[in-house]
Amino acid sequence: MQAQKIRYKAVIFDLDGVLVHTDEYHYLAWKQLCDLRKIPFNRTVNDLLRGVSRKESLEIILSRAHVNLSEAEKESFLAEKNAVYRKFLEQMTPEDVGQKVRNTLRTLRERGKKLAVGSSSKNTKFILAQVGLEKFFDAVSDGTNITRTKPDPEVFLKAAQMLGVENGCCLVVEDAVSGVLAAEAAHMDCAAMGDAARHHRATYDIEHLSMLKDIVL
Ligand code: B16
Ligand code: MG
Repeated sequence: MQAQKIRYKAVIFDLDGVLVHTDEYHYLAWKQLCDLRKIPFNRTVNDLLRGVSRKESLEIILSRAHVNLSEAEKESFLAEKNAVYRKFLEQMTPEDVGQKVRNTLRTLRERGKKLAVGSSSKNTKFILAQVGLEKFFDAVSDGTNITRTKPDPEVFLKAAQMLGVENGCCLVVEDAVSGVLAAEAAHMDCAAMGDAARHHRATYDIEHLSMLKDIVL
């Protein structure tokens, strides 16, 4: 997509895989639980889960493996997965966020930009507290305030609303294809990194968050 000359007023950051490396913990937790149940799961399947809610992630895993579970079995699978994932999160500290990430957030704030998190995770606030990033954000829109998961634009539309910024003046930063599509549906530009950057649907491809300093002026 062609980059437009927009003076962004706000940046909405995805969490897992963008601000923190919790995407790896999601993978390890799903892998552990799938191995226990002898359900095939690998990194290719894991990439399909980026930005997708916990419940829908399980549906994707089961349908790829052609496995049927009862509602009760699904509920206990989801609870166990979250418990394993939370064990990883409990060990996180401010050291888990690089200095370059903090410097970028600080620079954007100094430039007068509003910053928000737009994540499908219900663990967002816990993670932000663990790594000491809360103070950088004016708003948090996450899995606890949405009814539809990415690629639906709801999480980003709510973030823009919380910030009081028009959708067209927000830039989304994403690592998931589902998130890039959600930004597009919200009529917001998107900077893609990691897995999402390989799909060439975003306004910008960035290798590191610090590249935002040249985009958000
Ligand atoms: P939780 P994001 C998403 O976060 C993850 O990418 C996705 O893998 C996960 O299933 C989803 O959050 C729900 O997370 O189980 O913590 O509620 O990338 O939108 O920040
Ligand atoms: Mg993500």
